[in-house]
This record gives sequence, C-alpha cells and structure tokens, in this order.
Amino acid sequence: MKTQVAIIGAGPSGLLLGRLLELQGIANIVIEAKSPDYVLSRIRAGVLEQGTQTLLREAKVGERMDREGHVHDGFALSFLGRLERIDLHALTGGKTVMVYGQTEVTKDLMDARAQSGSLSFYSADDVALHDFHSDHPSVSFTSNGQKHIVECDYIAGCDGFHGVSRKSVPPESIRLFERVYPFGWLGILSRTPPVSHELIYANHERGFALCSMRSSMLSRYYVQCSLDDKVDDWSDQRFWDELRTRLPEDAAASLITGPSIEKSIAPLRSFVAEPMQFGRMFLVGDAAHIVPPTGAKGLNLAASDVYTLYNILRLRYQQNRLDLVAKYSEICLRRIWKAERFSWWMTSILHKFSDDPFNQRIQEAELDYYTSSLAGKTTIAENYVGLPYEAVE
Ligand code: FAS
Ligand code: PHB
Repeated sequence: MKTQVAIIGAGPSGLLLGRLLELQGIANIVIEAKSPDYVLSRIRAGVLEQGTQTLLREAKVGERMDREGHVHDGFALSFLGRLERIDLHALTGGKTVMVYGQTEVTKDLMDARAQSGSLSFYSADDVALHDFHSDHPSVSFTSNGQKHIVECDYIAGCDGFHGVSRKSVPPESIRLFERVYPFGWLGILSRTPPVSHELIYANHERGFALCSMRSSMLSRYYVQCSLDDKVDDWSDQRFWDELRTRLPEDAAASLITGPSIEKSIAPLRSFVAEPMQFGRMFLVGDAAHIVPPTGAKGLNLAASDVYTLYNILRLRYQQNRLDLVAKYSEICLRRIWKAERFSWWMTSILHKFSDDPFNQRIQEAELDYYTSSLAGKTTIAENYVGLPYEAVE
C-alpha cells in the first residue's frame, strides 16, 4: 500500500489530522491497535478550548458539538469554604470554553472518516515504523493475521503515551522531561444533574476534588486519591461522602448522588519529549507530551499539534513549502511548555502533596491572592481558555 501520510493511532490526534488532510486531498491511512469500541470506551477529556472548537469546525465535524456542547463562560475555584468564580468571558475579551466529551469528539471524527471512505485499520498488531530518516519511510503491521506495509512520505505518530512511535526513536536522539505526581484522580460518571452549571475545582486539606459534567443529566466528578488505591477500595457511598467533604457547604448540600456508571483511577504526570520530529516522522499529542488534567489541556494540546502539522503538510504539498517541514517541533514546543506550566501550576495549588500544614496555608494564600487580584484572575482565565496558536507561514 502507498499513501502520502501514514497515521498511527485513531484517538483525537490521529483522526483529526486524518480528517483535515483528507479534506485537502492529501491521502492518509490510519492504523489503530485497538477496536473502535475500545477507543470509544475510554472516558477522558471534557473541556474544549476555542482553538480546538475552531479546528473541529474546519474539519467539518463540529455540527453536533455546536448543537449538544455546552458553552461555559466561567468556572469556580473553591477553597476555605469559599467559591470564587473566574469569569472567562469578561477576563479574556469574550472567550469561552465548550464542555463536550472527548468520547463524542472521537465518535464524530470516526463517523466522518467512515463516510469519507479513507482507509483505516483497527485492531492492528505488531505496528512498526521503518526508515523514517530516509525519503522512503514505511509502517508495517498485521491485520487479521495478514502482514501489511504502508509506504508513505511522512509518518504521524499519534499513538499516545504508551504508543510505539516515540519508542522507535533511538534514546540518544530524544530528551525526556518528566514529573510524576504522588497521587491519582478517582473519577466517576453518574446519570445525575451536575452540582453546578459550571466546573468547580476544589482545594481542601483532605485533597483535590473536581465537579464537571457531560450533559444536564450526566455528571463527571473526581477526587484526589492515593496511588495505592484500587477502584474497588472506593464504594459509591465512600466517593460521595469524600466529595461532599471537599466541597463548600452549599455545593455539598445540593449534590445529587446516584450509582456510578463508570469509575476509574488515572495517574498524573507532566511529560515532554524533545524534539517532536525525527526525519519524516512527527510525534503528535500524547505521544509527545502529557499534562495533569487539572488545567484541561491534554486534548487541547493534541489539537494544537494537529493544527501545526496539518498546515505544514498542507503548505508542503500545495505550495512546495519544504522549508516548513523542519519547523514543526519548535512551533509546537513553544505552546506545549506554556500549557505544561499552567497545568503544573493548577495541580500544585489545588492538590494535597503532604501533611505539612504550611503547604496548605501557602496554597490557600496563593488562591486567595489570585482570585482577589484582577491580574491574577486574568492570567488564570487566559491560560484556561487556551493561549493563541502560532501561525504556520
Ligand atoms: P490517545 O492516547 O487518545 O490516542 C492514541 C491512540 O493510539 C489510542 O487509540 C491507542 O489505542 C493507539 N495506539 C497506542 N499504541 C499503538 C500502536 N502501537 N499502534 C497503533 N495504535 C496505537 N485531557 C484533557 O484535556 N482533559 C481531561 O480531563 C483529560 N482526562 C484524561 C483522563 C485520562 C484517564 C487520560 C489517560 C487522559 C486524559 N486527558 C485529558 C488527556 C487525553 O484526553 C489526551 O490528551 C488525548 O487522549 C490525546 O489524544 P491522542 O494524542 O490522540 O492520544
Ligand atoms: C472532565 O470533565 O473530565 C474534566 C474537565 C476539566 C478538567 C479535567 C477533566 O480539568
């Protein structure tokens, strides 16, 4: 098989890149290790920056998002029993975020690709990258017991943190930056009305909590938990009791609980691989970087990588701008590190890192300062709605 771009991974990065390229007539093949149902079963992100929304509309997959998504023009930080609102719309000159689950984004992209007829291989085994430092890279894999080789111009490694692409780079050619946090997030989904119409990020001496949602009758909640915890250690009752404890009184009193329909524990890390391109292979999204979900940046960073690579490849094929190909990594990393900083900062002021009471007082003072200062609230708001994309030109 031959194509112009071989895309490894059918998560948001791979499917969004494939869709944008296909609309420009740039041929691509998607190779995914899991089944479509497995990919859709993963409950992940919930908040889309404006840049991500714009890119999904450009990919002609934004119609259901605009119909079913919820525009949020603010969110709250809770500490010392207080609820302090960050007015995104007022503080950023009208910018907002959209609450629309990553599962729905992936479903919309999958449906569009199925209708377009572009080639995708799911449940692919033994995926391997070859000769990406030459002019003739290729990707081999096994599907239904048959071995395939895709010869291509470029490889997009959109296969996430545990994928094969980054691991195909010789260790001496890549530099890894990592911070692993000493706690996890226990998340649940429940068919209950959200406790608030906006997200609440809570700092509490017992640990972090987050109140989010997917719709008016589907809530998404998280509590910080120990990395030693197992999902079975947390009955629904224990979860609801802990969540109530970490919320301000009014919110705790109005919390409507119900049986969990999904319950999982996610570890938290900050991670960046530099550079993000190796010859004709590009690392995209979680394959290149991970952020703690506290800043709602993971999916959105993947989208800005896709924006950069899509425009580089579009201009390379349509205007022969070969000079742009070498700029992918530097353009992406400038925005990635600023999002890494914001995600690390939100994590550092909202989570319990030790029993040292001094840490708790410093976090409370930091939250009190930032939420009572126009400059403080503005910096939180402009990072949360998403920093501008760097133009590819
Ligand atoms: P993904 O990991 O989504 O997709 C990679 C794909 O590649 C997967 O389908 C995988 O099966 C496939 N793959 C792996 N190895 C392969 C191989 N060898 N060959 C072929 N395919 C292979 N972000 C937020 O913004 N907000 C959140 O609240 C949030 N919560 C999260 C919770 C959890 C538990 C996790 C793990 C992540 C969360 N994230 C969140 C981040 C998450 O949304 C990612 O940023 C997003 O999925 C990135 O998309 P991709 O880069 O496509 O990677
Ligand atoms: C979610 O709804 O899953 C969510 C929202 C915001 C975050 C993290 C997770 O920062």
